[in-house]
Amino acid sequence: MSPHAWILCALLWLLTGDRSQSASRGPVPSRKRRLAEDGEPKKCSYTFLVPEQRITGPICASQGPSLPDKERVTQTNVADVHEILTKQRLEMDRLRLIVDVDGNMVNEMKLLRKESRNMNSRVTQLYMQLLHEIIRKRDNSLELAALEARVLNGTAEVLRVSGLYRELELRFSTVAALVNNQSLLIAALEERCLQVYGNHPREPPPPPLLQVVPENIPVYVPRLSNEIQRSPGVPAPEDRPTRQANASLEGPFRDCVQVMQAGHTASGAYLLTPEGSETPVQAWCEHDVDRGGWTLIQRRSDGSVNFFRNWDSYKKGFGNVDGEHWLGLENIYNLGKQEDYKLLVELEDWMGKKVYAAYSSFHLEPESQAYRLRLGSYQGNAGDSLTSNNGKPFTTLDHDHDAFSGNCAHFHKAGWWFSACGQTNLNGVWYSGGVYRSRFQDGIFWADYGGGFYSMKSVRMMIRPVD
Ligand SMILES: [Ca+2]
Repeated sequence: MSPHAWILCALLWLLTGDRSQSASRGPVPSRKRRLAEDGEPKKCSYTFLVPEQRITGPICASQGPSLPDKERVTQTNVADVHEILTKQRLEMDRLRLIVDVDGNMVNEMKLLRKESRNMNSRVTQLYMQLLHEIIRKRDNSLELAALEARVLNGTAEVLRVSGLYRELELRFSTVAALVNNQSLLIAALEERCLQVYGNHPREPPPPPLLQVVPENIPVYVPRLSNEIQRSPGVPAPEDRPTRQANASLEGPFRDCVQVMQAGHTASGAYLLTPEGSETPVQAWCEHDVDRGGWTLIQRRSDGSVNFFRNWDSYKKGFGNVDGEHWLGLENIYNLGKQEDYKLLVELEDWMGKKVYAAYSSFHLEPESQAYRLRLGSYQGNAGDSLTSNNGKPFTTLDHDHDAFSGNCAHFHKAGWWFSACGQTNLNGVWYSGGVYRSRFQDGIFWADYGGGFYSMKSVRMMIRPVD
């Protein structure tokens, strides 16, 4: 039972007790009547204030005819009630406070719940994002793995192809060596046949064939042919018109460096008049190689010019200055004696690869010395095949100055600074396709690049004053 109920019961008990006492004693005379009966006014001994809603008006207790003590409302009872009331008020205040605090807590709880819902929503959203990210990364890893697999496959393929390439190179070297040996064998057999069956006068023995098959032999599918090939559409040397030189009223220029210094920086044909030369000579000035100023003394490019010529022809020069040509020993001699020149030999194989051999100095001795070749030190990536010809006089079919018992010009079908007969001949027969088959090594060969049976696709020999 609540404290309020207890208070209410106590008050009802007090009131009902008072009334029952009054009822047992009969009607209670009113105060006025009692005043009239007693003759003098009597004062209330005690005045009680009780809650309005329960008791109205003062409660009077007469000292007159006394009620039994136990039935009277004593001061102690009132004090007890008052104390109970006070306690009840305090309790109510405390409860109100608790209720207020509880209300605040409820609001906070609501806020917390709302916040919790928001947090849950946010966590769900983040979780979804994380899930999405994980899926995306997994897809990326799959793509990366696929890419890696493709790279690995590509690498394996490259390795396989490079293995095949090496194998082909080995096979080619084997075939080239075989061709070389076969040529030697054929030559020996031919000679023996002539000795046994032939009544023909014995020919001079050919020079020894070069056995050189260097490691850096140009890779090419060999085409065995003895025919001298010419590019389609290239007219015969006799029919080919000679291009007019870039004739200039300036000059005379003694070499292509002077041409370049005079402002003619385009490569082309120019008229040069070297010191000691009686007439101008047409020469090709190459300005697109190594700072320019190079004077070409020889060019091979398509087999359009026959280089198997006599002394006089080699002395004066022949061919077309913008194509295959030989500048002439006398002109080369005149150029080389002007000052210190250097030589550049440019070789191109049938794969289109260009290599070069440079010599630090170059000049020829006069005709009385058969235009003996004088070379400086080698530098380049073609290999040094020309030093074997250094110090050697020039030989043609009709002027044999070589060290061989026969005439190297006869076997190599060219005029050159043969020794016996040397590691190179750039005036030989122009064979199409590189590797050629012939009784003699008569192609345009450079033994240190391709061997004796590999004919170059194009060759240029050019000189320029030393810097
Ligand atoms: Ca000789």
